[in-house]
Amino acid sequence: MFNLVLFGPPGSGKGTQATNLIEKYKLVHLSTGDLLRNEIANKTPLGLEAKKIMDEGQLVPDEVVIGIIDNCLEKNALAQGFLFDGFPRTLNQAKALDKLLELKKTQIDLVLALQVNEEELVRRLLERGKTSGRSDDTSEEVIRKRFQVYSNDTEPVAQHYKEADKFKAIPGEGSIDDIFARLSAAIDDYKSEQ
Ligand code: B4P
Repeated sequence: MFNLVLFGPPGSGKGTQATNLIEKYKLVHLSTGDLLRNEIANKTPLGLEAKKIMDEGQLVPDEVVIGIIDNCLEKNALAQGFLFDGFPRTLNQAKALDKLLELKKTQIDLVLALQVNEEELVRRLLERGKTSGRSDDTSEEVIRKRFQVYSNDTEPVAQHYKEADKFKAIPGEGSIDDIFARLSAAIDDYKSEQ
């Protein structure tokens, strides 16, 4: 089994790169952002609660997203591996994920962190906001709020994986194909060392 975390600030290209990586490495894609937007589209009670929080650029409570991930792991018990996209986003989520995987006698193998400067991130998200219908992408104020939340709540997750020697930074600027090649090279290096 091979379990990968794709890490990085909002708009760093996690979702974009995940689409190609899951195909190449035959992984199940678990994007908490997509799963939450699915709940919103289906107007479930969870979705209605999550929408308000996401529209403000805040994080949905840990217990909600951990529950969603637990469910997905159960549903995909035969998977060859998972790509976690946008999860974990807090230290609590990272610790809960370690425990869930330990129960399944597996673990996170590698954390690849996309590095992109903030002005480029704002540009990408405002651009996506023109067509995506995502209300969290249309206001620069909400986008800046998401970066603040990222630096307060999500950056400590990087330290958690650095201490476990699983963390690798990947330059996230340039063409989508070039970034995909960098991510693939890091995964192939890791696999060849096992
Ligand atoms: P997410 O859905 O995870 O979204 P994201 O961080 O905005 O985007 P991502 O990094 O995937 O960027 P993308 O590839 O799309 O989160 C949304 C919200 O959900 C959060 O704010 C939070 O409220 C909630 N949430 C999700 N997970 C949670 C959790 N675990 N706990 C609590 N709350 C949670 O790329 C962005 C844009 O850039 C795209 O338009 C793309 O086309 C473009 N792009 C990508 N690569 C590019 C490149 N190389 N060059 C130019 N443009 C590029």
